[in-house]
Amino acid sequence: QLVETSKRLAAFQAVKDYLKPEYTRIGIGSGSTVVYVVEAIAALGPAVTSTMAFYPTGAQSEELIEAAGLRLQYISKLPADQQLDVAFDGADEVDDDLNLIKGGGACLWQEKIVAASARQFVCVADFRKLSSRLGTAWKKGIPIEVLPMAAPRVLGELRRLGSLDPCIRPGLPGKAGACVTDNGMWIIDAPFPPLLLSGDAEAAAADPRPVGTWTVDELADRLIKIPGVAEIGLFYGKNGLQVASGAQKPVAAYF
Ligand code: DER
Repeated sequence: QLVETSKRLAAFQAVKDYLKPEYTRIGIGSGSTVVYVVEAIAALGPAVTSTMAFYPTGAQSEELIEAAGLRLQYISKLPADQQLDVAFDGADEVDDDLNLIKGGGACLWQEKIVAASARQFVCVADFRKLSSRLGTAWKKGIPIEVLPMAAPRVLGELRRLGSLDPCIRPGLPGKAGACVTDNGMWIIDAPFPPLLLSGDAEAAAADPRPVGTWTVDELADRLIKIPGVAEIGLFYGKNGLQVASGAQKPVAAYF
């Protein structure tokens, strides 16, 4: 119960602090915490929300928006020269630099597209996700969305990068075979030793570094280049700058 209370309090505070009545385009993430974000937005009433459009990050997010009676719009309809005013989403783990592990709900690819399309990206997570280095609280590994036919080759490359027993995420009970994402892809969960921050100069300077030890940026740059990888569940910004046209790294996190 404490976890749900933490999620709800964080969600209501994040909406209070970051959803301005004049906003018209809002990104909505996936998972169980974002349910409370939608509840907090719907609680503002149609006087506020009727002028807003809400952009989903997958099937569950779409259902949340519709069930709350909020207006649904799609990122595929957002002109390339425009951005969302704000996007709210959960995370599996948040480090001291607000880098995130995301993908516990297998929605990371569309989540990253929506986060990067937003002027501001706000992370909402319960206290269990708060961690000093990624990989210390979330032990299941970095979720990586892959083309199924490339999965065996990607597993091999991850082991060469020092991942400890990467595996293809199985489907839920009642679904024989692998978990299939909203995009028809598979997820590989790749555990690594705790990821260093770019500021961890001393640990990063260790020579040789313990196997599999990387900074967030170093590992992200390697993972995304593996042939067959569609997207990775690391949300980070190069030196805190906004990546591409938007910010994958949140401007704030609420626990
Ligand atoms: O898949 C994701 O990245 C989701 O945001 C997810 O990790 C957060 O899930 P939770 O809010 O149910 O913990």
